[in-house]
Amino acid sequence: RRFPVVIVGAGPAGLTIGNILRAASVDCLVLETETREFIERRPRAGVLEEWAVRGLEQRGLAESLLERAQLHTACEFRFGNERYRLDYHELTGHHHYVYPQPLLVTDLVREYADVRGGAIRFGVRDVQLHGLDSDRPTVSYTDPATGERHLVHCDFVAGCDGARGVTRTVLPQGARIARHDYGVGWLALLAEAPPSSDCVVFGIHPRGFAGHMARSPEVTRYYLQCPPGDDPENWSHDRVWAELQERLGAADRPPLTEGRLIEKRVLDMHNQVVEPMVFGRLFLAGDAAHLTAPIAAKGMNLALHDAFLLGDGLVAYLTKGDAAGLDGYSAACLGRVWDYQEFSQWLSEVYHGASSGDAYRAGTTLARLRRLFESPAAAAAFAEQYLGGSSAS
Ligand code: RFL
Repeated sequence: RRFPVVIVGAGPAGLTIGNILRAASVDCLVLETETREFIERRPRAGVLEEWAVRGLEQRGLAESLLERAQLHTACEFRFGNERYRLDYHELTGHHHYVYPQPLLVTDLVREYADVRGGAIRFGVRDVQLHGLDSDRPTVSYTDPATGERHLVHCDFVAGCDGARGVTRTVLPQGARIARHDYGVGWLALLAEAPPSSDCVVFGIHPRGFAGHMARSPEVTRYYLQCPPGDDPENWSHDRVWAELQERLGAADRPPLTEGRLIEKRVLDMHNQVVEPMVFGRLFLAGDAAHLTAPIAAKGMNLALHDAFLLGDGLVAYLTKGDAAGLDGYSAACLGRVWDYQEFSQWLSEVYHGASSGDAYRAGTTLARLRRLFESPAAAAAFAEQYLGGSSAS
């Protein structure tokens, strides 16, 4: 069978591109290794920037999100047992949306497959890409039900299969992969407990960073800095809550509301950027092109930014022969990618400097923090980057 576009991976990037193509009546096939139930439940991100929500809305993809997402207007840094609140809405007029990634993925799959009639195969195995440097690439995969091998002819392949997918493995020699290792681990936790603050809380502590992020009225995401490669089994329920209480404590606040831990994984914090994002007929989007540790909650936003540009570029080319969007795709994405990388690096030092064991780094970290609360210009600059750059306006 033949499809103009094959999309590898049904995450936020792949499904958004599929929806944009289907809205323009361009045929495409999405190939996904996991089941539909699995991707609709996989807990991950939750913070969406305003421009990203607007982009989804313009493409008819934000109806449930706009009904159900929470609006966040401030974040709070805690250190030295004190609280410092940064009201970014007051500074800029803009806010964040909190909408768990599994809900967004569920909305996008439903719209793509059930409403817009897009083709999608779940649970596929052994996806392989061929002839990417020709005008007629092909993608092959094994059907999980029959064990049969299928070959699909196409014009373009959208590589949206995340940081550990197959598209990463077929990059030519000339691909540059820039990597930054933060040298720390984060224990990523989901607790069956209501949020203990109305906003995101960052705990800067000599024992290590801790984070609190609301996901829903019943579930809260927490992070605890830990050694890279640490075993989640080293973190018992009691140890987790004792560390969270300590690192996120503030003299004028009651202890955090505790609850059962329903996810406990260690993330080795590193970022990667693949340049360029286009190789022949393969266009990378989202984590497949740039893995971004959850330091500044940017990964899903970057995935959507790529998806809007690639979806629109493919539609312009395939329906009108206009190649401008595809030609400029990589450069247009990488501008925002590098901007967010730089902010993540800056913020990482704020989070991790105090516990680095290096008195010099601890001193400069605290100077950075103090500046945010003493200088309105520094606070405004932080707010702009935290919300997604000047394009948030
Ligand atoms: P995804 O979501 O990883 O989707 C890729 C899809 O491809 C499938 N796949 C394949 N399919 C076919 N063939 C293959 N060979 C395949 N290999 C893999 C996978 O099963 C999957 O369904 O990538 P996408 O679309 O680029 O989206 C990126 C986002 O998922 C990611 O950036 C965010 O989750 C990152 N992230 C956060 N981003 C934010 O913007 N805000 C946050 O608050 C935030 N928190 C987080 C995060 C990521 C986390 N983890 C665990 C990685 C918190 C965590 C804990």
